Amino acid sequence: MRDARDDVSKVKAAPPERSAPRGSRVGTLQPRQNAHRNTFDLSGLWDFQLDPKDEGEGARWFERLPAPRAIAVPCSWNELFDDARDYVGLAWYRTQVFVPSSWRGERVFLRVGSANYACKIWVNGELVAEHLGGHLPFAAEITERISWTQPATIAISVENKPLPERVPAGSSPAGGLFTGIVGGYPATTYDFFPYAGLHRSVIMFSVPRTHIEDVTVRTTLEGSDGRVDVSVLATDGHSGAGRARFGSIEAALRFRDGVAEVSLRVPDVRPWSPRDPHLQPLVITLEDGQRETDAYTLDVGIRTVEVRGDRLLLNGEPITLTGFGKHEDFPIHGRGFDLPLLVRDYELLRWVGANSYRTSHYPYSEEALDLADRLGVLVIDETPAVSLNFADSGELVARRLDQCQRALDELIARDKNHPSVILWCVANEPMAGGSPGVGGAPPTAVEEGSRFFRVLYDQVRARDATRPVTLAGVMGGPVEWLSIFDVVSINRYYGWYVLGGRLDAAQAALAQELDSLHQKLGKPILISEFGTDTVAGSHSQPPEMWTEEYQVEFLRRYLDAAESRPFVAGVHVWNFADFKTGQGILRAAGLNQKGVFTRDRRPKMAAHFLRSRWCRT
Ligand code: GCB
Repeated sequence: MRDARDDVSKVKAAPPERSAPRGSRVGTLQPRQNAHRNTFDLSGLWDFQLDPKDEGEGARWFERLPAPRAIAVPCSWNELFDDARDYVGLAWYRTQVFVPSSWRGERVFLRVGSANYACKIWVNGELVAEHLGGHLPFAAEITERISWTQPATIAISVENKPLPERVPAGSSPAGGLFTGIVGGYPATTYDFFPYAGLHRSVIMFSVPRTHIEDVTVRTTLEGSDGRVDVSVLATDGHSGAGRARFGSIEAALRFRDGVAEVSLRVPDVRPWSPRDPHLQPLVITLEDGQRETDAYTLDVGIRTVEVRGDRLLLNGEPITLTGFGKHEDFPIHGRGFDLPLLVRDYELLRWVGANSYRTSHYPYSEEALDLADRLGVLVIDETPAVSLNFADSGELVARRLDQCQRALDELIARDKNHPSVILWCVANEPMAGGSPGVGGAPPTAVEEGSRFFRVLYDQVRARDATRPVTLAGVMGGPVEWLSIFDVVSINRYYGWYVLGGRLDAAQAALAQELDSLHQKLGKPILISEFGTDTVAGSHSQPPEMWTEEYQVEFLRRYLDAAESRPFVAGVHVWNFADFKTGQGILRAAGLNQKGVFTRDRRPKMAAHFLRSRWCRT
């Protein structure tokens, strides 16, 4: 047997990975097209080449790929080419594009929506950006790299090695829940396929020399009034004037050192909620004398979220979440952005009566949140920190903490203004040892985890004190970790991984645990995962595991247990749809089949059952 310590010592020798400096706001705001700004979506066919020998940088592949084939951007590379499905290593993307000549005199940026995992960008042969971590956008200014008479050559390298110091860790010396047995190949620490590539659009955009770099909106309700606190950051220490317009309300902005703040009072407010997802545009402008020099528009929904005692409140009223954990996953596209699928998924959420979902196990696209705002869907926004293992070395844990902190900063910067985002989730199923509930965890692991999560909790509250924070806990995981957070989220599989086939006993075990957690912690509890693998079209009476009847009966027990307990703030079924995993003996056909819809979105019996329960009101 290989000694796990070998891996740790290798990690120690490796230099820390580099990424953009923390705190950089470049590209935080979603690019917009308006009178002062332009966007140019570079989606389409790009040149592509795998680089298994890691020779591309030395051989200047950022200028020309020696043997390219065409690839779709955005898309995961895995299901496009047979030799790329399980490929691990470096891959190159390249395209050439004319920057519109009307953009001369403006500042030009290149923004990648999501590249999984480590990414570098070259423009006309110069390295302009590096970024670590999939799922979150990053940008680089390329103004000085552009030749206005020649097309710009854009090259992007993406590397997906399953390194233990990354988040999520591709591998863990201490092992873990999904190592080996569940998702055997490719080996991961998590239960979903390790898709890789340019997953979201690459966008070129222009902004005026002095421009709005960031906008932060906080909303509150005061009696029948609403309040919108707006903070604007402009570039170059701008100290001129600007304006904030929200419906008929207008206020002057006075910038000092690039920052202006204003508080807008909205009489007779129409709060944003799932029943009435009322949005109104907030228009921020910069001015130079009488001239408007930049503008940025943001749809704002006024609402509050808070935890009071053991209740989760939206606009001061208790709310019960109904919905799912999801994945960004579809045949061929993999994790690549798929707008029709997004629209369809929201239609199915509405049909089934769900009011919410969790972005398990990583941040979803910005368009997903835009639609949630418009449709009144509540979102638990999760970081990529799935399956952290505190039995790994202190050094590995420290490096993962750094990645988690970066991802949290980037996530909050990107999503802070969405009314649909009601909770931040800092991690899914961290573990104190190799297998949850089984001994063998180093005695310090729980304590180390507590310190780690306290840091993340404090970081979220410092960036955004307007939303509660949670962590989705594994069965048998330490209660100490759950107790740090405002909402206690628990993933539970009584009746599946334990007490399989014994639904009465499963329901009793769930009820007992819910009551004891409530007694201990006195906080709202969300059952953030529960589900059974179910082969569509497989039936039995009495219900047996893997059949559609069993899935329905299992869900019925959980819903009953939750509904009789007012401190249960919601139920999120695992999963909305079947999704691709690695190959292994617990994942028939390389799929996790706990979806209530199939991977191509056909309803199983469970979807009809949930609809009958959730559409009653
Ligand atoms: C979990 C994980 C999720 C898995 C699920 C399962 O607890 O959070 O990623 O897919 O269980 O189906 O085993």
